[in-house]
Amino acid sequence: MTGFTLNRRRAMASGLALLAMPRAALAAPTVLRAAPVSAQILPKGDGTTAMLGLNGTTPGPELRVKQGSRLDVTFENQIGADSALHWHGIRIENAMDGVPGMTQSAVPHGGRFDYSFVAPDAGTFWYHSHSRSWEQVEQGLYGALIVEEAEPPAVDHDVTVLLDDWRLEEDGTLIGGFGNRHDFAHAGRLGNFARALVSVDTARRGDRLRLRLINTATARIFPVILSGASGKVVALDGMPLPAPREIGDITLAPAQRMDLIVDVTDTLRFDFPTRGDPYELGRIAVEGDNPSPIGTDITPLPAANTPTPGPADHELTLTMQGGAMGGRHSGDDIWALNGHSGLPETPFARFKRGETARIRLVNETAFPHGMHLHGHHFYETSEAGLGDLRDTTLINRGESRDILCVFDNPGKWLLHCHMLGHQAAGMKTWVEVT
Ligand SMILES: [Cu+2]
Repeated sequence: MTGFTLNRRRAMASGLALLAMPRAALAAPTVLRAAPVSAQILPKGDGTTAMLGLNGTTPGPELRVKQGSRLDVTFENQIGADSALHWHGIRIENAMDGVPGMTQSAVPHGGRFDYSFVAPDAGTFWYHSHSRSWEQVEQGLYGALIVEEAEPPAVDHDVTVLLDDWRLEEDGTLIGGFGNRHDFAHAGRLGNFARALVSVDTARRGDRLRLRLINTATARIFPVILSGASGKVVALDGMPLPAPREIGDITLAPAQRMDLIVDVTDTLRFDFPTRGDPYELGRIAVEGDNPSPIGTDITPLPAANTPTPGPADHELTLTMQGGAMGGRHSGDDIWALNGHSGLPETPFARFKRGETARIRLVNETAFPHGMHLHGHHFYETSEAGLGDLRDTTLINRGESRDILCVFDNPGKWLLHCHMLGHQAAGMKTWVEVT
């Protein structure tokens, strides 16, 4: 696994001021204003980083809404370039999906766009720029979007943990070259400095926490070693698991999420494994003991109201091709899907609303890819049958996976790699549901 070259900062996470992660009350802000910001990404006392942010910070404010309620956000663009916001994982109405050129016009500098949508599923989501995303997400245009259950599980702290990396000079300057073709052809733009941005600093021994992990990196797959807590995984990509699961190995592809419910036993650490000592991404310090721990069994979150797949109406194959050390393909860019680079004129598939499709995702390349479908969740499948319900699935090099999806949301929806440089260099297509 790729390490980090700013290793002198290995011990950085303890005791440093976290990046500002302002939390919205249940009433989310009604305006998200994108503009340049200065961020303290390196430890306090080291240099600051010129980034893009929302309402003055990167990450932008955490939005919190109740399940089933409407989110109204006016996006104001002051970044000096076109932009738009995508609400990742929300089964949203198509016109609000935030994809310039497909669901809306790009919002020019000085312009605004009113997003208004209902959040149908309770869970952990996020929002990010979908305009030159490989550049704008890297520059900081993203934030958490939390949709709360009507009756959330009992915990002492509801904690958001954004996993990200940055490519920085020693003085904190964000290194440019976002469109670097060498990065695009390989694993994407990997940072040399990584952190878990944790929304609480301290907890008591015995506290029960809900941890909402979100990989907001543009390219890096995050394996995470969690220590100082015991508990269960309760949701993936915002969708509750039918039964809580042992934690085991934690791996998040870009854009993937994982919810855990854990009880604190010691200083809670998020580490990135390396060949040497683990690289500490972040921690929650322990201060005192909880005199009356919750201690009950960890039970499933309320099931989502998602459609159940029927027999497949369509059997399709989508083959990922290209990249460094990859085979030839007939596309005109670095990466291709079924021999085509970039968005084709006609969709990869057309579905009548409510049809079920089985799509075999075949990775013929030498790199892993995290494939994301907009507007829907789908089931990963295996020989054992239906697996996890996700919106982003990680397919390792040389592997393939069938997904099963009920296409019940009308509109034009992107299906693309969430290694954002791969998407920029051809690995994207779309489907249409009518
Ligand atoms: Cu990819």
